[in-house]
Amino acid sequence: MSKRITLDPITRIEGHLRIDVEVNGGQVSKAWSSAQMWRGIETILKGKDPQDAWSYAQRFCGVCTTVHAISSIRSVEHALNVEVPLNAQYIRNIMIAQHSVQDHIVHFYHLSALDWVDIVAALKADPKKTAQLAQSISDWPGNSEKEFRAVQEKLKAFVAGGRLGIFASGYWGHPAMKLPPEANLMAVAHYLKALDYQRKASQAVAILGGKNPHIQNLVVGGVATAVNLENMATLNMERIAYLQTLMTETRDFVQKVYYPDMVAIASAYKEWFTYGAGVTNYLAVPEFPEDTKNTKFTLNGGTIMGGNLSSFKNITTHQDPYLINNISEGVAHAWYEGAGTHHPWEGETKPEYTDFQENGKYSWCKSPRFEGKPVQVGPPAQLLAAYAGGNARVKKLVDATCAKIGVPVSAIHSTMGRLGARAIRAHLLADISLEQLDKLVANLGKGDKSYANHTEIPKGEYKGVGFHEAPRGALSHWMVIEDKKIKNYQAVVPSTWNASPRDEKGVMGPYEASLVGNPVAQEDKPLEVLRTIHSFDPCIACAVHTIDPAGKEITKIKVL
Ligand code: NFE
Ligand code: MG
Repeated sequence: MSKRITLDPITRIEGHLRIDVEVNGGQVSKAWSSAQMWRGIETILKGKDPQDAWSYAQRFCGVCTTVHAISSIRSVEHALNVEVPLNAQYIRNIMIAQHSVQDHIVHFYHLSALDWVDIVAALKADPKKTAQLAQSISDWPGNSEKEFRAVQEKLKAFVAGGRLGIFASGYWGHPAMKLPPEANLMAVAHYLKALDYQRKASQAVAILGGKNPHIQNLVVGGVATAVNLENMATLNMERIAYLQTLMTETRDFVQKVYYPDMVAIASAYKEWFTYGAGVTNYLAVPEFPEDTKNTKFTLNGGTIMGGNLSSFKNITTHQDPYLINNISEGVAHAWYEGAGTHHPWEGETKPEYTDFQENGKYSWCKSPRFEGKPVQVGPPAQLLAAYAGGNARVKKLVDATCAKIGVPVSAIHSTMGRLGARAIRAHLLADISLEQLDKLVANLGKGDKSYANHTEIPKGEYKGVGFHEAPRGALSHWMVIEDKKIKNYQAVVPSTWNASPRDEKGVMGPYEASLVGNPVAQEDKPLEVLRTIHSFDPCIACAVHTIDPAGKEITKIKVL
């Protein structure tokens, strides 16, 4: 007998997501992903000055504001063929790398760890044994018995007083929870510590961006961050030294706490490398430009189809026609007029709400497709593209991590694989942030003080696309400029790729496909569904850039 479960809203994500699953014999047999909000910023952008678009576009989301600023500004620079001085590229690179590090720390500890960690079970842990466990996997100085005992005492007081606060109504004691008490206590202690370290990464972005969230330092053609090592410019020696301190502390947390914790959790839940693969077509775009023309990058992008690394096609520049020409978005099952599919430069955003129709329209998310196929974007895509593209550093880190856990590289196609890939990416980007800072200092040391190429928008029609490999994956902003104004604006966002509803051929998007075959031990507590959905780190504000006050809320099962 099959049973329908509606999870609405899914919490510990950004935005409003509804997931419906049909469960048969303890397994998901069908799934629907429905984005429940619409804000229409693509529409608001029409008629605006292209120079200002980045500031509006940051309002797509409250989580990844920086990434939309970067994609938007790159779309204008691409349209007008504007070069970006090296100092500006490095400054942007540090901001986006630190933003990703912050985002990944928050995802692992605050948005997904509680799917695997039983807070209440941490009460039974022996703090001394917890310290031994933590010290056996890392030499991080914060892992002391005293620290773990203090956290446990705090937790005991919360539980005794019935004040679990943010930890209330979790699935504590669920049969799918498997960590020993000591691992639970270690994770709870690191959950609290992670709050401090994500703040340091945010601060690094704010120092360069003037403000965070919503950086203020971009201009078409560069940054507005005056750079001069000797004087009182925004970025001087004192600021650079402070950035280095912050980013070193965050790197140590990522590499000595987050990464080993992920390896420990993955090792305890190895069966989760066999669930949740779903769509194994991947797309990643090149990131961290190292020249002024966006043709040379630290990490390549590429596509992989059907989980087969030998199908890999390398993408090494943002101008690659294979990348630019093969993206489309359809609305056959989305709350927009008609059922058409368009390339984003010809894309339309005309809302038309119908209520949830499982065989009709059921989401505010459009269905992005690459060469007509659904693709998964995010850390697995980026790592697999770099791996297949022969990046020795990525290959070494991926191989070493898989060996530690005892799984093959193909295990990345899974729920746990997505969590693991994100931790590996954070490990990598924590280093890349510091390297980009060194490059900035070296370039300034050569006497290069330029930070922007001032640009006027000319008359005439221009088209541009700004690509960026954001924390959740490949992001692109598509702009058509006519007579100095924005004629069309379309954002194809990582969470739109992953949360996509079925397309006109009925082919499911990545969230949906990844749920099929997922176990569900207790239908009234579908923890396993959360594990798989959270592994994508959904951001529905981004996905639809949109809120619909008329959108119906149908809460059948409320879950943490
Ligand atoms: Ni709103 Fe985002 C990222 C973008 S959406 S968080 O990363 O772009 O997937
Ligand atoms: Mg869009």
